[in-house]
Amino acid sequence: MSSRLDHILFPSPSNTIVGVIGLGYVGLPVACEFARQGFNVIGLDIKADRVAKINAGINPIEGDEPGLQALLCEVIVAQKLQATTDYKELQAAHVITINVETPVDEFHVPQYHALRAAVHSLGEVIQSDTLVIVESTVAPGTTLSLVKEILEESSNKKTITMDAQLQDIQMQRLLLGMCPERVMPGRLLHNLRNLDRVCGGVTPVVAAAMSRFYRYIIPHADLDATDILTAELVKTTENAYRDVQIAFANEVALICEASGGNVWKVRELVNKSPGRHMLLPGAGVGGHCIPKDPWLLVNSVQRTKTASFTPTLIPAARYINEAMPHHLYNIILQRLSQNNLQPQDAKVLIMGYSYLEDSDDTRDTPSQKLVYFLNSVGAKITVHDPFVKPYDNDIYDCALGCDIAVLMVKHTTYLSLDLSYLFTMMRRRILIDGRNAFDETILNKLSADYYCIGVG
Ligand code: SAJ
Repeated sequence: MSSRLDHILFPSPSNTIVGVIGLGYVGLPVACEFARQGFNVIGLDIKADRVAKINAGINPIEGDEPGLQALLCEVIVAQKLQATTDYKELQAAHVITINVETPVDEFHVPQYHALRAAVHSLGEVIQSDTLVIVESTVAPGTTLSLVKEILEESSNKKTITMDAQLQDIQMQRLLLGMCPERVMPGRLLHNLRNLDRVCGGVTPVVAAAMSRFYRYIIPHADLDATDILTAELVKTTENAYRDVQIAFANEVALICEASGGNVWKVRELVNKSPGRHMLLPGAGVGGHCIPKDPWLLVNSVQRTKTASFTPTLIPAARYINEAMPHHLYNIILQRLSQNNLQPQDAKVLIMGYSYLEDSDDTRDTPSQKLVYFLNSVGAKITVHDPFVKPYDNDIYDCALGCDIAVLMVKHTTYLSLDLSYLFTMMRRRILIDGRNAFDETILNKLSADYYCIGVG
């Protein structure tokens, strides 16, 4: 067995050189964690400014990521991590992870430009007996089609398909794996170190080697060896599952509004029934994962020419969640009309612009959609968010002269708002509560015109 194969199948910090392609909020923590364990890590990113910051020990990831800045400094000073824009510097690496973005377009079609470019550039420099692990979330079937084909074509080497080929001393071979990430903004290092991972290998021996490799940075969680397709299906399914659960809660909220019920009371009592865990209805579903991954899962079927099955539940859930900001928009128009206000004469305060409570992450935020709708009818809009610049102004100043306040994100700071004072700043006392953040009895005492999602 070649020594390179040894360094892959039985990885160790002294023998195995690690490459990480894509030094974003997933790739950089991975690179730092392997470097912290003593591996020599070569991090590659196409953004020269990001590479320069990393080599200077400056964390380029926005937002509060506990421990990441200190860890980056530690591994740069120890010279265990070096960042580069030059793919040739990856040539020495034995194990290379790919952590590039894999967005979907407005038609929900995966956009693999970054993935194609990364795999092609890697293929041009890659040595035989190298393990390539896709960590990016892709539509099931993508690693063994798009990634494998581009890698083989650009490297003029073949990916093994059975363990016996590991003994072939003539073969110019590559090893392929898929290990989806489960990180979350604000908890990147915590999740990376503590959550179970699925290690999908092109063969069982490769999957086992991946488990040994990741064990260095994930000391206690489960590292479940499986095949590549299963790993891709698990990742996209776990997020599609969450999206469907949220959509169910949102549809029950809409039913309650229409029928005069209270979804929050219904949810509380439903969840007393064994095995029920109804999630929270809300103003919409944002972020970098949940809105995208269901479409990647659905795409895995659409891509196969012989597909005789068309998913319906998962797309329907997406449409329900996508429509929640528009539902709030209709409620706003309704309340303005009941107060004899034309939208173009109204001033609206949007409370919360990030996609998640107590976060500064605004990716795919439902608030952006609501702002777009209100702009389209000429409403004047003031946005407030304590975590998102430039909206982190004084909330009471933002409320000055507003006719209606709309809570889109349940930031903790909003729960202690002086609503009485807020209303004295406003022209009218209309409050739209998209996350059930406030107590209706208090709003009634303040003679507010109060709407809460899911309450008819
Ligand atoms: N949301 C609801 N109702 C809920 C839960 C969430 O409306 O009951 C909304 C949130 O407001 C947000 C969106 O959905 O706009 C997503 O929220 P999330 O709690 O799912 O947070 P994410 O997007 O950061 O999801 C990540 C995912 N992690 C990865 O993809 C690695 C997801 O798989 C995790 O389940 C989730 O974190 C988590 O549980 O923390």
